[in-house]
Amino acid sequence: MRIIMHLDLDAFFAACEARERPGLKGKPVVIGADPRGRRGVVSTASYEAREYGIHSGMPISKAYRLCPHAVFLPVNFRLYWDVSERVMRITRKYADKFQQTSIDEAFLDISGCGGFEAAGKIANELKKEIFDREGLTCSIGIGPNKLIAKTASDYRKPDDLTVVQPENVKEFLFPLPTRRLYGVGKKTGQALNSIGIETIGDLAQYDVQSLEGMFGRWGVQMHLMANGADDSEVEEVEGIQSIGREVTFQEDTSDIALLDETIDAIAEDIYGTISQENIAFRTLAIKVRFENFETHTSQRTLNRLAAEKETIKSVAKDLFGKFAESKKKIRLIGVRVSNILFEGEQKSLKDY
Ligand code: TTP
Ligand code: MG
Repeated sequence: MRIIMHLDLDAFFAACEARERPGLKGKPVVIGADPRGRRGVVSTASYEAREYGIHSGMPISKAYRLCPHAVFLPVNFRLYWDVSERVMRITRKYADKFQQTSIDEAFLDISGCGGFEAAGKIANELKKEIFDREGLTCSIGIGPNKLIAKTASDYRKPDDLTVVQPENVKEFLFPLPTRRLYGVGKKTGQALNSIGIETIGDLAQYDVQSLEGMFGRWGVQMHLMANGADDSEVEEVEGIQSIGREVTFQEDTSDIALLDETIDAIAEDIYGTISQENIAFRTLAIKVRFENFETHTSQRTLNRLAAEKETIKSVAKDLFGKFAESKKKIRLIGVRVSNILFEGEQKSLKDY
């Protein structure tokens, strides 16, 4: 039997800032502001700022209207990357197998620990070590597979631990709203509501063929997930593969200026990291998810190694060009560089 842990740091970018400047602790903090004005979108907000209704993906201008006295800070990706690396170094010691899936999330396979009770103890030790050494809180979920572990870490954020034993999977999942299921966003949630599906339990008990008729393969996948099924492995990735960042807009958008600013901001972040780490890349990919969840990627491999900010911006915008024509609104935009080389030799960092 598998025992899987999922760790997700709380309000990560905001928590990193508060760690550098203790005066920010307990205050509403919004990350993502353009230092020159109030353009762009919110990357994240402290839990105090979330009380005002501020969330990732919301235009900064709206966040400002909701809470003018919040502290607005630009994204300092270098700092977050550094902190992330330190936290992940602590975390991987606790795992038989370790897979970092984003700047602030990781899966740990801890099947060898003996049981779910022991797993809970390990999670508390890990939370304590991260807090004592790095001053950050996180939420941890433990379950018999990655899907349950991830849903559990999100169950009662922040600073929580939720353990779901195999015999309690359905009891845990079924009462939750469908939006809590991995990959189900606002649009899918609304479509499900329109056929009377409110909870994960409703979805699990719904006729799978009808779901397939409505959503295609994704309908079948959702039905399996709603029943708690997932047999994917925690995959160790050796060395850094790529560096990227994605932004999900709180409201789907076709505002070209906002999309342009967002690509610029992501490019600046990636540049900040690669310049600090002395990394050059050859391949750049852009990812676009439309309002109907249709997701496209487009990539280009350059005929030379590149490391300049302007190259990241111009290639990303060029690749984005063909999606900009679409009549559909955009939900998510991401940029990733891969095929990378460290100055000198290949260092071993983790995948982002
Ligand atoms: P999340 O883990 O989704 O968010 P979070 O850590 O800020 O808050 P939570 O306590 O709910 O986990 O994302 C991690 C970081 O990634 C987040 O701090 C900022 C960044 N991010 C963006 O830049 N844009 C986005 O749309 C999202 C969702 C996150
Ligand atoms: Mg987080």
